[in-house]
Amino acid sequence: MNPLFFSLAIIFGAAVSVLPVPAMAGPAHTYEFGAPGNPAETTRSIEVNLYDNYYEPDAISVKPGETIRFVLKNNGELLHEFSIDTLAEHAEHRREMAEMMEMGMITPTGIDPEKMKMDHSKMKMGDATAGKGMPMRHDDPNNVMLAPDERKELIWTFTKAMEIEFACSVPGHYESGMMGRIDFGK
Ligand SMILES: [Cu+2]
Repeated sequence: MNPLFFSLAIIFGAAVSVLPVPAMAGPAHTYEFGAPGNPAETTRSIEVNLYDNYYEPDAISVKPGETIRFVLKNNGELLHEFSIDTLAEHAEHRREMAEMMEMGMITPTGIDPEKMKMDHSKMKMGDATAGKGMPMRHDDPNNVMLAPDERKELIWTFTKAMEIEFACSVPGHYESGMMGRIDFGK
C-alpha cells in the first residue's frame, strides 16, 4: 500500500471512530426519495429492459406513495445495473464502480464472485470516508446488477418528489446514455 494513503487511512479511520455518524452504524442506508418496498404493498409493475447501453423505457413516471415492482431484464451482452438515486449519488457510485472494475471485482460482462468477497476496506473510496466494513453501494437496496440474460426485480416505495434518475454505473455506460428520468406525477 502506498504509505501516504496508509497514513491517511489511519487518520480517517480514527476520525470516523469518534464521530457519531448514524448512517455508518449499520448496513441500512436511507434515501430521501423513498425506501425499499414491501412486496405485499406493490401497486404497479414496470418492466425495464436493459440493453448495451440504454434502457427501454428511458423515462418513467411515478407518484409519491407508490410502491413499484421493477421487473428488470438484461438483454445485452454486457454487465448492467439498475440503480435509483440522486444525480450526486450516482456520480459517487460511478467513481466506486470504476474502482471496482480496476480491481477486477467486476468485468465488462459480469461480477467476479471471488474478488467481490475480498476485503472492501482495501478500496480507496469506501474507506476514506467510512472505514472498514462500509456497505458498498452495489449491495444497497436501491441497486441491482444484472449479468447478460439475468432477470431481477427491485421493489421501491417512492415517498418524495425530487430529482432522481435510474442509471447504470458500469464504467462508460452512463456517459453513453444509460440513464433514465423519473418524473413525479401529480
Ligand atoms: Cu450498463
